[in-house]
This record gives sequence, C-alpha cells and structure tokens, in this order.
Amino acid sequence: MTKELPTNFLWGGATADFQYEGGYDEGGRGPSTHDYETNGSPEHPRHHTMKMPDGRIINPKSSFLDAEDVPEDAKPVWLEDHYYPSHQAVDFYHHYKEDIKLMAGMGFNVYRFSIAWSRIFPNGEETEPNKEGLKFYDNVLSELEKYHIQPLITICHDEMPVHLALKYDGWNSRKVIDFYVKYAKTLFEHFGNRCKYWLTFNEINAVRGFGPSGVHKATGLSRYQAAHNMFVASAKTVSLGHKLMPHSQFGTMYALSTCYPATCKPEDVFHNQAELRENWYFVDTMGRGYYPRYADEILQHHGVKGLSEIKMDPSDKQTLKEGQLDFIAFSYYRSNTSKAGDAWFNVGGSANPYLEKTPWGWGLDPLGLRYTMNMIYDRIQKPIFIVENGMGAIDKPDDKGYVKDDYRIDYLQKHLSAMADAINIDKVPCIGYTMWAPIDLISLSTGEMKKRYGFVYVDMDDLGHGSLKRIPKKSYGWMKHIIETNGKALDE
Ligand code: BGP
Repeated sequence: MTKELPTNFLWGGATADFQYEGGYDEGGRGPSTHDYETNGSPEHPRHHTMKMPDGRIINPKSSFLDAEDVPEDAKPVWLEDHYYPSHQAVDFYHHYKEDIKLMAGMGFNVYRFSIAWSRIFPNGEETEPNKEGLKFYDNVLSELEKYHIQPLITICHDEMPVHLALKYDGWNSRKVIDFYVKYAKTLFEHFGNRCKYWLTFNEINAVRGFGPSGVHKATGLSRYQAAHNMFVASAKTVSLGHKLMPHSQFGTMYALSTCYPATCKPEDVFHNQAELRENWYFVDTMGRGYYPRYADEILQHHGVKGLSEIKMDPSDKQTLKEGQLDFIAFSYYRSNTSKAGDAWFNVGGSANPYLEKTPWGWGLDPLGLRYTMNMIYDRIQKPIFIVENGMGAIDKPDDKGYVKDDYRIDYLQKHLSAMADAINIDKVPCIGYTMWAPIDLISLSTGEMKKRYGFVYVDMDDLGHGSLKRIPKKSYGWMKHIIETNGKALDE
C-alpha cells in the first residue's frame, strides 16, 4: 500500500514558548512558572529554586515538589550561580524570521507553537493585554503567511504567569478559569481570522507544573481538581472560539505514548487496561463531553473517593457537553509496559525488552504509533492530529557544524510509515503531523540542550553558550523530500 497521503495533509513542526522562544524579560513579558526551573540531566533532575518564608533558599531535588514540602508563602527566586534555560532558550524571539524561513525551506504548511500567557497578560490579572506581546505574535504570523504556513496555536503549554500560580494556587482555583478564558478571548479577537486550528492545553493528562506555587506536581485530589478546572476552562474556550470564529477547530493535546501489558498473564492485561484508563479519563471527558463511567475508579487509585469530592459548579455539566473538542491531538514518542502490582500511573512504565532505546531510555516503537492512532479513533470518532513525535538524540556535528543524523531519519521513516499505514490502510482520519521539534531546543524533562530533536542544529550547549547559529542537518533534506512527495518517498 502506498505511503502517499491525502492532498490536504498538513506537514510541519511543533515547539513550546519556554523551550524555544527566550526573551523572557523583553517586550513586557511577565515571569512564567517555568522561568524558575534550572537545567538538569537524567542524573540530576531539574529543580525550582525557592525562597522559604524564613529566608532559606532551597533547591528541591526534583522538578516538582510535594505540596506539603513548600509552604504557601515560599517564593520562587533566580540565583546568580544557576542557569535557567527558559530565559534565553534558543532565542526564537530574535531568530523567528530565520527559523520560519528554514521551516518553509522544508515545505512545511503548518507550524505548531505556543503563546506565552505572560507575554500577553504579564501577571494574568490585567484588564488590558500587553500590546508588545501581541505584536510579537503578529510578526510571527505575518512571517508564516509569507510562506503559506498555517499556524496551529497552543494557548497554554504547561505554564502560566507565576503570579497566578502564587496567588491562586494555579489550576486548583476556579478563579484561574476566568483569567484563562479572558486570555483566550484576547487571542481570538486579535488572531482569530488568521488561525483555524487551536489547542487549548498541551499534554493535559500530565497536569504538569500548575499547582501550588506553580511548581508542585499535582497529586491526589489537587491533581483531579486542577484537571476539572482545566476541563471547564477548555470547554468554555472551545464554545467561545466557535462563536467568535465559526471556522475554527479545537483540540486539546494528550500525552499518549502507549503502554502494553508486560505479559499475557490475565492479571497483567487487566492491570494494563486500568493503566490506560488513566489517560483515557482525560480524552473521554473532553472528547465526549462528560466524565466516563470508570471515573471514580481512577480517582480511587489516587486516594480520592470519587467525583463527588471534586468541587464542581452545577453549570459544569452543560459546559463540558457544549465545549467538546473537534479533533483529538496527541504526542507520541515511545511505549512502555505495565504489570499487576505496579504503582498506578507509572508514567515512565517498565521497559519493553523487544524495543531498542534512545540514550534517554525511551523505547522506539513505530508500530505503537499506528496502534495508538487506531485506539483513539475507535474510541472517539473524531479526526486526530499528531502534534508531537520525534527522537531526542546526541548529535555530533563535524567541524563545519554539519550533523549526519541517520538515526533520526530512521526513526522518522519508520514512524511516518506507520502513520501512513494507519491513514491509508486502517482509514484513521488524520489532519496532520507536526514533528517535535524542527529546530533544536531545550528539553522539557531534563532542561538539557544536548537532547536534540531538530532538523536544524543550533550551536548552543547545556549552559546556553554558543553562537546560536542554525545549521540544517542531514534529516533536513530528507524531510523536505518526504514532504514534497507528500509521503510517497517513504517507500523509497
Ligand atoms: C512533551 C512536551 C514537549 C517536549 C517533548 C519532548 O512531553 O509536550 O514540551 O519537550 O515532550 O520531551 P523532552 O523535551 O523531555 O525530551
């Protein structure tokens, strides 16, 4: 069966503001939750630097803290001798013209990027948006339009103005719903006629970094209360977006790297079914507009009695029903395994002995992508959109800065072929594919630069040193050929 894709298929790449944009204190941008996170590595997890009420500075050992470890009035701080990668990232803020030209050079017709909430509303509570912030994204959109690349905008990629996180406890507070909807409305009024596809949240099922002080990992009741408030915020935004922009299409993005039973022992298979529901809880609620029948069971895995413990407004039911998503967007990187007795929501899962791994231990599983696409569409009969997929690897440039990344080409060749089979053979409707990430950027999990994903090398090290020069890798030319043949060349 041919790998050629339908003519209107969207090809592109995806980035997130705090990993890519930089310019953290320029153009009136306010501080955002990720700005306080240091660089790290698999051996030394990233951490937030926090000033405790008694003046002590603590460096928590992990990226996210348990709520009880940090008092409410602790404040995130920047320390001289620490490096905070989001501040410069790889400086898209000043390189956007060059970067978009490079994307156009590969034939992209879509580019997924996130807007930094604190660039539009620096503390989140202002009544008027920051004009300079809007102007920056106006410029980005104009540059995209020059090359006929359509935007796919992520309204919120794992971050928020730090002020909202500190004052309101992030998504634990319903008040944040209104600030978010106001922010989204501003984007719609300003960019609405220039953007068709929108994502309300990134990897919403990770409920990441929004809790107390914006740095806690949301656990137990706070995780599911935050999720509920995000569901409501998303649904309100979708309804508003449809009203203001009748041609708009909305998705939310889920992390759906999949999980298989570790063995065919029925207990392992049954455990794995429940493990998968940890993610379906999010997809089902937002894709169908109501909580699934197994919701209480999921909550009980996390020490919560059931939905009855979550604070809801009587109008929420109707809001969720009305604000259903138009398409299901997801990230897919790898697969894991689970077995009876494993901890619930064992995100990293256990390794699969049948799979090769990246240097960061991520199991390479192209067929898992086809499997996941089928699973999603079987469940929610709405078009899907693959908005993140890619391979973090250690690239070794030659003395001219050129990287021969055959391993990345191999990864993409196999994953894109699996995607084409899901579309052409299994008939899964898929709007497009945005590879993570077209230009090298900062890793979310480790804050490293050396975990590189791009078609384009960026001359910068883990501590932000380097010329920031952009140099296309071997995969750049390969991807260009795949796009110009609309996938047909995957057979070559
Ligand atoms: C997803 C995030 C992205 C991105 C990607 C790769 O979870 O949505 O922001 O970073 O994973 O992960 P990492 O950067 O940790 O390699």
